[in-house]
Amino acid sequence: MHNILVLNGPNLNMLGTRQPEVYGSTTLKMVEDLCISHGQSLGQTVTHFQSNHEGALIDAIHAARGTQDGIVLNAGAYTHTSVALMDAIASAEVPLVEVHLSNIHAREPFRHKSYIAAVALGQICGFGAQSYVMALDALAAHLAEKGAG
Ligand code: CA2
Repeated sequence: MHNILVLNGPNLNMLGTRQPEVYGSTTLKMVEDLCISHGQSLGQTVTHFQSNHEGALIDAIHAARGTQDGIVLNAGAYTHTSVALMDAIASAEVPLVEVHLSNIHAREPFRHKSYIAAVALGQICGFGAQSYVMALDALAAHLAEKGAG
């Protein structure tokens, strides 16, 4: 059994209420429920946290050190700006998969840069809520490989 933290950043609490053409009609609650049920099928205990505040996200990453086996992070717009989040991830030493609902590389140039990517196992973007499912699969494979080694 692995403990996985699904962490969502600013404005993602608005999912499903506005801009469905960009982010779809799935609500954050639906994403959380999907992660919990898919996690169960992989033997993962999924905990979810969302904040609109950079410091609260950093605190959650710090708290994950030694308590969580992996993190799925959608840092929202902080992805493109936050050296502080990048440093927190590097210091926590918890394997992390970066996710996005939209394909950030097909959008405005300012969304192409991710500070998270440099400290993540990998990045999954463009598949809506399925991006989170793929990230849980990726963490399961990574943790199984690590455990086997
Ligand atoms: O595609 C993603 O998952 C993003 O992380 C979403 C962020 C955006 O700044 C990133 O570039 C890509 C924005 C989240 C805002 O979500 C909303 C959802 C519905 C209504 C308003 C905002």
